[in-house]
Amino acid sequence: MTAIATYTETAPEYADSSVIDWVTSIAELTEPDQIVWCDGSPQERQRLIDESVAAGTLIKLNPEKRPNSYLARSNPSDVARVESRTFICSEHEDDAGPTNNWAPPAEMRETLGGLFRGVMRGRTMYVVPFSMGPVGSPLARLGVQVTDSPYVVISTSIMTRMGAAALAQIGPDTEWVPAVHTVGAPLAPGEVDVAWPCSDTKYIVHYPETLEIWSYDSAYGGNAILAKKGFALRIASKIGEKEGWLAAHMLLLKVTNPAGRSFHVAAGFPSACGKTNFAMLRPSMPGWKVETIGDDIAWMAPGPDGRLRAINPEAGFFGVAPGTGYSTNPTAIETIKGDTVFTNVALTDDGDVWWEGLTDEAPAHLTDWQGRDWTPDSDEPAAHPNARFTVAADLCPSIADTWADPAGVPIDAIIFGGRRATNVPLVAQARDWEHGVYIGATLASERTAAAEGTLGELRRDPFAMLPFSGTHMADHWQHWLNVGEGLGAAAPLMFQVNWFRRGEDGRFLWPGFSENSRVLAWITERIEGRAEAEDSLYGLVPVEGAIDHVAADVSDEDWEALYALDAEALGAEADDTEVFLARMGAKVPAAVWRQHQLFTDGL
Ligand code: SAT
Ligand code: MN
Repeated sequence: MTAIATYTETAPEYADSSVIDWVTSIAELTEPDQIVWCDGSPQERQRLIDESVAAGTLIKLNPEKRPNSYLARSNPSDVARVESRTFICSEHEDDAGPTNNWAPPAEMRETLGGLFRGVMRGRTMYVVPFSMGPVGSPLARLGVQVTDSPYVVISTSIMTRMGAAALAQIGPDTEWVPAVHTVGAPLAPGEVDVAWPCSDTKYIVHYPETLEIWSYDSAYGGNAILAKKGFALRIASKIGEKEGWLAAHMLLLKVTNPAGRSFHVAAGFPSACGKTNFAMLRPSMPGWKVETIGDDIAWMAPGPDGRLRAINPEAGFFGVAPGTGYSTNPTAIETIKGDTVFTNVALTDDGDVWWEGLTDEAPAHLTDWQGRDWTPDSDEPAAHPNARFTVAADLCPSIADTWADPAGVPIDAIIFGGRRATNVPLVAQARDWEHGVYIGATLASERTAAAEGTLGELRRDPFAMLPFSGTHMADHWQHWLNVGEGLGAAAPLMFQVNWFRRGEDGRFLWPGFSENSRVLAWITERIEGRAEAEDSLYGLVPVEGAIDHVAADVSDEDWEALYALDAEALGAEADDTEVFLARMGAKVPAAVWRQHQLFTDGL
């Protein structure tokens, strides 16, 4: 065992004693060979990268094709978030609610205490301080993660403001979130490491009262970059509830109309439903401009001017690669032309990356995400469906110059959406904030590859937060109602969109992608009070002619089908919603039930 003195003597002199004491206690538990305090410098990142290349964790891509870029291949069992192994350990089960796995904190601490004892033997423990949001912003929050995975340090250095500047923000009275991560694979003396070490039982554990996160056995982004889903959504939803702000699984964008007026929009879609594509939209409509602020998480707080102001707490994009190509998201393709870490994509014979959807035609030969030979005749995809790119946000050509404004941007509209083959129209405006909360609360989507489970099956994903709420889901809804009430007339308008509706023949009825700008334009015209709408079951929908569907190459029949209401299917959906709301229990706000009644009355 390493002497405790060597744990502390490497700490930078500006490290607060609260951080040093905590790091020491975790080191005593996990017994790493050494501790490295990360400063976030480019030299440090390069050193970690070089070590990871030597260890086989990263493969250097051909610098002529993809400069400063690397490929990681995970263990085939470690490719996505594991919701079944993600826990919210609040003191009372009722504070975690029916959508979360709960375990008594004392019991979980005992389990993890056993698993973490000596778990970093033979490894280096990295101390990774980070700021979520621009360093020093009143909306930013601080955290410190320790991890024995250099891959996780590299990822965190892209996804957050990581290093010395963040650590220097922590003083004796600063609230900060401690996060402990291990791959769960101690090394015996002389034991040779594998490229992607892990164990066999994952734990991603949150203690909302003490704001702690503990993660064991997975190095996959959503399970291991604890600043992201663990802190910026699960723990932050708890902090936000106490402090009166919203942690949302939402992209942020700025849209400017041909007259030069700008609007800011937050949009919540479940994982892998196109948030990155929407955030980087290239409008098909001349004169319109969309700029990116964030692609996954928004923190939104009532500002000094009474309006809801939002920051992107992250500093990078952890985007789904498959399906991302020049035809679907050219901006993302330009963003990742260099300085990118790819995970579980395929490798081309000339040292570049490839995935399904990058180009129309697959190369004749590839090495697949598991390192096996692959040809277009192979039965399995070359890239894992949840393969990812990790890249700094400021490399994005569409990034807004206000994306890191410490004051945040004022939000004009909030959009909810999912993948829905049926029922939900292309776009509808909520009648008011309460109706918007009902739309968010009852949001549903077909299952995607970002989580384990069967693809295609419909699941409720309230506020796109099903796997990300650190609180009882119904408390989350009440909190949104409260924040809306506080905002009053200054509250953003709310909308629901569905790019994924299909015709009876299974075809998508709406082309999506750049044509979604037409929907966005209508939303801004609603904000300006210019576009006309008519009431329908789902809320206010565009009147005939308000959106130029013909210019989007959508026939009149398809346009009508995008808004068609099928009584039987809607009745079944209302019944399903009722079962879902009942499952959320006695805490469901009366306002949500009232809105449900209005929906069923309208059938
Ligand atoms: O896998 S992550 O949680 O990091 C991304 C996502 O599912 O939204
Ligand atoms: Mn996400």
